[in-house]
Amino acid sequence: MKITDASVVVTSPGRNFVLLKVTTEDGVVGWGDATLNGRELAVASYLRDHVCPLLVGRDATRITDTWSYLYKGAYWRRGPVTMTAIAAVDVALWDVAGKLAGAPVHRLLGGAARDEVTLYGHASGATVEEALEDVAAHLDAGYRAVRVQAAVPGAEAGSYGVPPADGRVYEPASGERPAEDRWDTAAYLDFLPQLMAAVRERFGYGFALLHDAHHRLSPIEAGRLGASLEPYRLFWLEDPTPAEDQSAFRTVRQHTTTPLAVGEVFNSIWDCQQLITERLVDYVRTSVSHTGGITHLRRVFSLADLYGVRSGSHGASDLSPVSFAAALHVDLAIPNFGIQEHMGHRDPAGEVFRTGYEVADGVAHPGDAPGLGVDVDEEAAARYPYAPRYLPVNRLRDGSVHDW
Ligand code: GCO
Ligand code: MG
Repeated sequence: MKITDASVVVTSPGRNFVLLKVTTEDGVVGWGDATLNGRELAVASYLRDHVCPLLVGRDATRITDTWSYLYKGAYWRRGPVTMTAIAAVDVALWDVAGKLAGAPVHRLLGGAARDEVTLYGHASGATVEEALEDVAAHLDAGYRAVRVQAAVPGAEAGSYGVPPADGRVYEPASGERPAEDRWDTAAYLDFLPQLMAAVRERFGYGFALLHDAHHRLSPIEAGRLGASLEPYRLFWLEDPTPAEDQSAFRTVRQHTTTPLAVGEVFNSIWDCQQLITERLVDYVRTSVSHTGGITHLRRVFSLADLYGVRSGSHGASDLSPVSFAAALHVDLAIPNFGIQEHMGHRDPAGEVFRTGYEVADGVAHPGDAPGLGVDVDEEAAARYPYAPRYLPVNRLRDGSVHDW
């Protein structure tokens, strides 16, 4: 089944997305997500200028061969741009494979290992009370797992995951140039146990409570925070310390039993190999769109399964509905599923993406349409031109650049 065309669609229905469209000789179309928040055009060029010409003429059904051809054939391996581009091709080819077989992708992956995919939603607030109100809204909506973030008193501007005080919807990639945040780790370490205590005091322990430290702590600070949160029994503490320093998690593990989740910035199995094989994390957060697609993500989760580590894939709104659909197919089929992040996508994204997955009452299902079950309206996509948007740069009070 020859590929006759491969093209890139860059669109911005509410936020920037980069998509890959693969067309076969009999007109079957597959879609992949090539969005890399803040560096979108780098992936669009990698695909347009270096990959798409090589795809034309290849057999669309040879997914593994194409993955190796693009990974080993590039010589320059790994990295977020390369692996996001490969992911887009891989997901598009799995979409084609499902359509050719008349089967949903999860069936090609071995079929459903569960009836539904458990989601966690994002509750946040500029104050503790606002955050508690948002937790209540998520519990009322049926979520059984909620991530909670709130502005840190004394470091409001640099707090991660919190909507602006003016009530605008939270969108980290908002500036034509990176916003410059100010951060205060000491204030954060004192505040967070108070926030988690308030959540448990108001709502009890009957749901999974998550928090994202977003890479900002040193290993010993992360150990201290994890220990201080133990009375509140978190489902996970995410990205407690920059994840590229895998051995640093030995220090964190020595100081706390709070479960750890890492991986949204990873793009290959080698990025998390030590974390998994030394059991330094409890959940691996690698995403289908930044970690080489379904083909490679399955390898990551298979390795994780050997060591009792479960999945917890990244699912923020800068991963498009194509990516969220692909994630749900993988989530449904793997044996060691943990939980799936769900932020959702605001309109006008719904004009561009027609999705077949179901989301309700804190759970999801990818549906049984052939392939991924997502279609892209290219005319609608053309109505929303790309505009540069950058994630913030974080600085400490003394002005030195810190982790955002
Ligand atoms: C999460 C992530 C996001 C990222 C964003 C970067 O847990 O969902 O930390 O908030 O910051 O996806 O583009
Ligand atoms: Mg995160």
